[in-house]
Amino acid sequence: MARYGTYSRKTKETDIEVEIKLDGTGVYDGFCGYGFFDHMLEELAFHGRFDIRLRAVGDMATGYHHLCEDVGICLGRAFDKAMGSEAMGGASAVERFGWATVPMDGSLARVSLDISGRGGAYVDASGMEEDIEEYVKAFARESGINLHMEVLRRDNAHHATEACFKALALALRAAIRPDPGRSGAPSSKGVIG
Ligand SMILES: [Mn+2]
Repeated sequence: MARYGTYSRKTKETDIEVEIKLDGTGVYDGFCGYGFFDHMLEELAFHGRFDIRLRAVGDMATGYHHLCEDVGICLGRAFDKAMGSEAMGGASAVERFGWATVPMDGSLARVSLDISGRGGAYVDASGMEEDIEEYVKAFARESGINLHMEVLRRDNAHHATEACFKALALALRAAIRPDPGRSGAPSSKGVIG
């Protein structure tokens, strides 16, 4: 069964519609009006091999903060829906943990994550814009993923941030991989969360 999730949310600040297919081909079909953020989401889709469709209109007069945070909320909830309860406790468990260290020229980033049901981001990413960091935090919180993201070395902000998103993509892809050797929740407690 295809792992697919969708979420839409409209507030006085943003109007967002997102779809994610976890076992896709890596296509980002999106436009949010903040070019660098679109570039990062494209990296996330491509290297995670997710198909992501995003339509986002936001209040830009105040900067990109509302847009980035709200895209994170929506994508996080869509991701959680795509995983479904089956993956976290049913017959088709997933690996649950994922990690990746990814270079981009003179920058090096590391992401370690646990789809634990207790979402939260611990970000130590020198060079990452605050608005983009808000996206990471909202995505982690709403998807129920415990996410550690670090920039280990930085040559410039663009490379450092891009390395973070590539590392996030690879770590997610590893963590959501089905684990056919396990039945039931991938937790010694017997449940995730
Ligand atoms: Mn780039």
